[in-house]
Amino acid sequence: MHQQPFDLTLYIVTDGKDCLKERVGLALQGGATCVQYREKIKLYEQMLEEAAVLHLLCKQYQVPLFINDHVQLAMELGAEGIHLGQSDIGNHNLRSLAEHMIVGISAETVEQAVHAEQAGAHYLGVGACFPTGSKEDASYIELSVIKQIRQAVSIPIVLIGGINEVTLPKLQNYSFDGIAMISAILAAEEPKHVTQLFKQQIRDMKQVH
Ligand code: TZP
Ligand code: MG
Repeated sequence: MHQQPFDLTLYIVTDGKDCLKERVGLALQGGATCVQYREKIKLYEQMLEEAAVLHLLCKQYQVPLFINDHVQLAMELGAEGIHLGQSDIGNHNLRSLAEHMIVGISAETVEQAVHAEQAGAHYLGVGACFPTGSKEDASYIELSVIKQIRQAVSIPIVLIGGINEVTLPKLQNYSFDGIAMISAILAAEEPKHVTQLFKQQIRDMKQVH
């Protein structure tokens, strides 16, 4: 494994809407520590163009860019990381992928978390923690699963799903390495300002554990 150390504290996931560069740029100004390009509809060339713009932007802030789902896109771009689902584990040689980039895998159960770690994942995305309007087919975890996963694996954990100023404090008693957000930051009126506030809050929460 040869990746640079990565900081998952405040992990922005893109929303497929307009003015992405501007909004992600503001989140980076506010201190976002990583960005995931997540796009479910666009054609490959469109994604490549959009992700390349974000990659340049992220490089200015020395923040890793993760690509959701599209291994080929991540490779072509030279992205720092890839984020995949459970069903992707069998379709890729994660170990060889993990030699080239940071590999994140989503997990909703302890079994899935252990499976992802054993397959070579560098970190886990765990959720959805709370009701979210950003993912139609989201399935929800019991928050107690966070503790079980924490005990079962040694790779870092990023919590995702419906995390905003109201729900973030509910994660106070849980140990995690980072928080991933779409709407709380990218749909905010002042993405830079809210990123600054969330980052401080998340840092404080991480210190307790
Ligand atoms: N995976 C699980 S929930 C979710 C994803 C991509 C959506 C998170 O979006 P939001 O707006 O932060 O709830
Ligand atoms: Mg996926």
